[in-house]
Amino acid sequence: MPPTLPPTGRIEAEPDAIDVRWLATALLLIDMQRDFLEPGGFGETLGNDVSRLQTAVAPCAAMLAAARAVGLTIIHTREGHLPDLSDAPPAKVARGAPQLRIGDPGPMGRILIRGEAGHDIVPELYPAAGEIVIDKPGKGAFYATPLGTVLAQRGIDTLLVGGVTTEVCVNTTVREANDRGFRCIVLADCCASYFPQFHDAGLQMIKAQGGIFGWVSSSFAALAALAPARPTGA
Ligand code: TIU
Repeated sequence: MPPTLPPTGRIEAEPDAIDVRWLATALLLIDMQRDFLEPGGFGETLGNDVSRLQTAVAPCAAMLAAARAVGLTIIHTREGHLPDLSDAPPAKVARGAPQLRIGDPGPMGRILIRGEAGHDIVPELYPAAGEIVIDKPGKGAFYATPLGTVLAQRGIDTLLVGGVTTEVCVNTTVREANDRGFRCIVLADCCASYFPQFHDAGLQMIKAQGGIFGWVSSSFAALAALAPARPTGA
């Protein structure tokens, strides 16, 4: 981060505006993978209309560009499993009646398996060199991953959160983070769900009761707060 940057900013959010120290803040983009956003992946095998998740891509891209411009810590996560499925609970693999199960061959490779095309992040949000990528076997990004250690090493206390889906991996991760003492600011337009009503309810659950799990804001508010910190022309 350039030394001329103001060390702090204020992000308009619900239930209240929140002050952040940029050096202690990370952008966390959750599971923006082809398996969830593109036809032929895990999301579609579960019977979902994957086009519903597209709304989150442009706002996430805007946040990514701004975070890169000011040198904010950037973390991407990917849900998926080892090729031998040794980290996939049978209860997860067997769940529901999908057209294809985790590990089955699909049009983007084996469903939700690390290293396959479908497991990768969508091209618009592809991680740049030096950005942290956390592979996770569960819905929460802390379970069975080094995320907690990575955040502690960097002195991060606040997460700007986007990704998919709002009520599944975003909510699970926010709850995990909240219990670990992190402040989560969920950027509503950077998140999406296959179910609009679950997107809305998932956000309401976070900000209710005085922000029981965190704050809800938007890419616009976060970008406005970052603006004074952005180098000219960025
Ligand atoms: N199915 C669904 O809504 N989500 C997931 O399975 N994983 C994530 O949210 N990443």
